Amino acid sequence: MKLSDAVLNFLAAKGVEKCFSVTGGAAAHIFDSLSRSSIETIHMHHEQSCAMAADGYARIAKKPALVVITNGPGVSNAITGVLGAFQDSIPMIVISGQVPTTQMLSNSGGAKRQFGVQEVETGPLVSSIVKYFVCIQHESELQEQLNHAWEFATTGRPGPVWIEIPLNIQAREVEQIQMTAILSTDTTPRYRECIEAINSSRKPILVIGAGVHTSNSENELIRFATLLRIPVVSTWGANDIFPAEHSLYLGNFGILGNRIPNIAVQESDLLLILGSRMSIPNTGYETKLFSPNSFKIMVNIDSDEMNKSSLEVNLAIESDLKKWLIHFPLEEIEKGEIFERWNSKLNSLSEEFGLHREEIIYEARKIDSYDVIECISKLIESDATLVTDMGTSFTCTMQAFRNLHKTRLFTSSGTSSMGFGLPGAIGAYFADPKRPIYLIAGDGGFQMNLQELQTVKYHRIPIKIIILNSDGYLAVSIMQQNLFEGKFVGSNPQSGLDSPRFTKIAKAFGIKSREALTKKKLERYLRKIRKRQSGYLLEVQISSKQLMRPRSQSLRKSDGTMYSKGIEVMWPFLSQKDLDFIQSKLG
Ligand SMILES: Cc1ncc(C[n+]2csc(CCOP(=O)(O)OP(=O)(O)O)c2C)c(N)n1
Ligand SMILES: [Mg+2]
Repeated sequence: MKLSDAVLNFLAAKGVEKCFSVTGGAAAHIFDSLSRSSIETIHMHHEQSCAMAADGYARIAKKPALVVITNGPGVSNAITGVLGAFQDSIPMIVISGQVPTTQMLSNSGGAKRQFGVQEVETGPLVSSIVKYFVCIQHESELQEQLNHAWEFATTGRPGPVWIEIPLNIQAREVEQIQMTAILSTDTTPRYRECIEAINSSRKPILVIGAGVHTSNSENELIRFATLLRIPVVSTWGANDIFPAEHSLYLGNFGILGNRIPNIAVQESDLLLILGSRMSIPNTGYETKLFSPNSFKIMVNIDSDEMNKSSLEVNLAIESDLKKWLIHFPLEEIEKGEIFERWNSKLNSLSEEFGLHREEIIYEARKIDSYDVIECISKLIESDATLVTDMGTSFTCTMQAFRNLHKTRLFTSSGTSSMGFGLPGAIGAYFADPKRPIYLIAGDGGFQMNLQELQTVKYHRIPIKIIILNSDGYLAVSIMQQNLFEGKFVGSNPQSGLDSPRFTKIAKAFGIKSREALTKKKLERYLRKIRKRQSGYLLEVQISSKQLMRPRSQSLRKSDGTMYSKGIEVMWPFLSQKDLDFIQSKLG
């Protein structure tokens, strides 16, 4: 059979069901094969969106999607989306076409920039953002390389792999590809040392990260925490594991987290870090000030993450999280009651120092973003998927969204690329069309991939899009206000940047839309659009004075250098009376 048919048969047999794609001549045979394949292709309007959609797809479907693109600009366009998947450990199979082998730069005899039509050398561009890159130069390599690539994408710490197939090779005759067995590796769980550390702790905190999703161990994790009675804090990638109401769940921690989760982490004597790489937004910029008195146990599939200069891990356990959780001897933990008391103290402080205490800004015809997120928390279905873009839509949602029982909440948090939201949500929709799908995006980020409104229209995707329009880059103007005395550059209309009305844009794409100018109206419209079977865009104006609060912010010394405090110090700063009260409770 034709080689491109064999490739798609192999992937279909592995369970791949969806492909996100922009067509092009260098991948002509692969597209021809896709037209016969059981893999459904969704044709999008930008290669970046294809990779981002495949990312969103994999987060919900828990398996990789395929991205098929052409060479040259198809490759360079896809890079940001693939980078996001690499940094967030999302499996993905990218196949790009290439000019015939005889016309490739490497066979030009000396040219350095380009030889074949529309050609760029893909390997050097993408090798550092994928787990595996291969250019299939001969049909005899196919079987081994495809099996290899699949294994790289889906085992260990997952991530994207990239297979380049030159046009002449795509059409070669090959036999059906045989699958080779994937061997699982053994790990040392070090339960004894963990149990000793847990049993001698008085203030343990369970830190959970996106690895809980990647390892498919959400249920095991909840059971583990519930039986151990250890309070839980989460990173952005794991804010949707526990329902907000769960008695052990304190919330999101980090520089834009919540006050009590941050204080809990800083006060703790034992951090049990499961499936998190402990990024700087979690430890704070001044990493030496992070949780100074705790013994740190980290369970991670990627040993490199446990040797970083930002965190001294006292007990590093390289393991698949699911396996580790399933076999953990829970009956050997002795401290249930002590942990319960620690948890109830933290819980009562959370009641007192939760987000509701923070000041809300009221301005005519504008809605505070925290009010928007509160409305969304109240009104969306419990089995909804909520995807965000960057800026306020990301940080405010992560801080304020109250997770329900089965809600999924995500964005491309490692790379944080503006424009992820819409294609990411489209991918999530194709992974499970039965889940209600919502997107929250800012005016800036949404403009970076709004061409995909046409994909929404074409496929009649019933996505509900909420645009927080700040008429500019609020995240940037807040930083400029804070560190540069309000000398704005390219962040608002006064400094060279503004935004259109999105209701008008939606109309151009044939998508129904409405603007909500008050919280009441927003609630009413949200209730109404829930039931709609087609896409809908709701535009909300948020104040350009909107602040992210609380947050631990960088400060500038008189000589211009920046510095930060520990993550427990959050602006607006608490009074001495409040701080004394917290200390007296936790002491
Ligand atoms: C591709 C990309 N370019 C630049 C940035 C830096 N950046 C982060 S947030 C932000 C502003 C986002 O504006 P908007 O989407 O309107 O959200 P807002 O902050 O206004 O709520 C910028 C420019 C980024 N994250 N991604
Ligand atoms: Mg904005």
